[in-house]
Amino acid sequence: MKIGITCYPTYGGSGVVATELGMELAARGHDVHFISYSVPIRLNSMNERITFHEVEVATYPLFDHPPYTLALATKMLEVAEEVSLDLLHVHYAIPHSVSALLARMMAAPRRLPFITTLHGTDITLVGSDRSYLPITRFSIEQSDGVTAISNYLRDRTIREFEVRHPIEVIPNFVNCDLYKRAEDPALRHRWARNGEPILMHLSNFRPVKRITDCIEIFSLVREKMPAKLVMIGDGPDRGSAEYLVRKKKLSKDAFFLGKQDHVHEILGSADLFLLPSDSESFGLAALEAMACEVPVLATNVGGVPEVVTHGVDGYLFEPRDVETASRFAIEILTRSDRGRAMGQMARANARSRYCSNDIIPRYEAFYEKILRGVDAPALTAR
Ligand code: GMT
Repeated sequence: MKIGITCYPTYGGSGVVATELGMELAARGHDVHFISYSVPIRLNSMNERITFHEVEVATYPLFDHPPYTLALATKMLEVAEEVSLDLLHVHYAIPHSVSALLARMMAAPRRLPFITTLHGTDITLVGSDRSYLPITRFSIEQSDGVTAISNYLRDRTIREFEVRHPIEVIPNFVNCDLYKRAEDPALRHRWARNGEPILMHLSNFRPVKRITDCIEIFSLVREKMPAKLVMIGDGPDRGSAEYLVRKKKLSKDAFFLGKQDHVHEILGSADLFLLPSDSESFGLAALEAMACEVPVLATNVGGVPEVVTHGVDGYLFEPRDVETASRFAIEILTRSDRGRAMGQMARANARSRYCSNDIIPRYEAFYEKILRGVDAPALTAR
């Protein structure tokens, strides 16, 4: 198949999923065309089956806000015509599904179906804002196929948006061959010279991630035992988290790495992964940690309980309850095996439910279903 993929190319779960999906599809023999304003962050394996098409947004003194949505729609059409795309697959509804809808209309009578994958904040925060809700609902309903990355997100979309379009759940996935336990002695030594346990967090440091709670939890752990904290990523709340570290005099114990491309090489050195988000439709970073045999301490929100099983491969706590979270952390890290058995259970669970080898064929089957459906008379009237 020839598949056009659009996503946010910046640091964030939806862009990561879209990019990994594109690379996996290319490895399975499909031609993948990424269409976005810059090269997606994790797009690190260019080959003859992967092409990147840059959307250039022409500006003009009249435009306070250059119309990216329109430039994207135009580029989608151009690529579709140039390489005969079979379909467009957009990640994150706003504004990508609107652009895809325009591209499909402009392409007519040639068929250009599009699939929208919902990731989370496109529904829970941005999409439910009154200024975007009607167009988000419209573009979802106009999609030829819609997928959501968890049962939670599907149910919430149906409930809050009252969409009548069927939504198929295809969960996020991890490449279990790439993401596996690989403790790097040099890295561990750099952060934990005396063999202290390492707590780790990875995100885009947006307010929803509550990264200052990572610092609060870590601080409570440090009152009881030696430990180190490694924070991967960057974003608006990095400054407040670093300030809190200094205020709590933890600067020698906490390391901020900034954005990292090869997180699979780092996660495998952690003893515990922290995800204290206020809301999370799936929690891809938690899954990546689990694949690396790292137990997870996460909030009991959204789709997280579909990924982390309380008491089995990690613990769940209520958002902002840093005391309970710190007690769970200490319980795991003071075990005689420092949580290794729990970590092995985490990998086993990640493998059995969320390996890319099992999930990518579900996307392929979905594409085929949509391509068949597009020929159906009911849809030709569109
Ligand atoms: O979490 C973010 O702020 C980024 C956001 C995104 O779309 O880039 O993440 C969402 O999609 C991820 C990939 O499907 C999910 O793992 C995250 O749970 C989801 N984030 C939220 O729901 C807050």
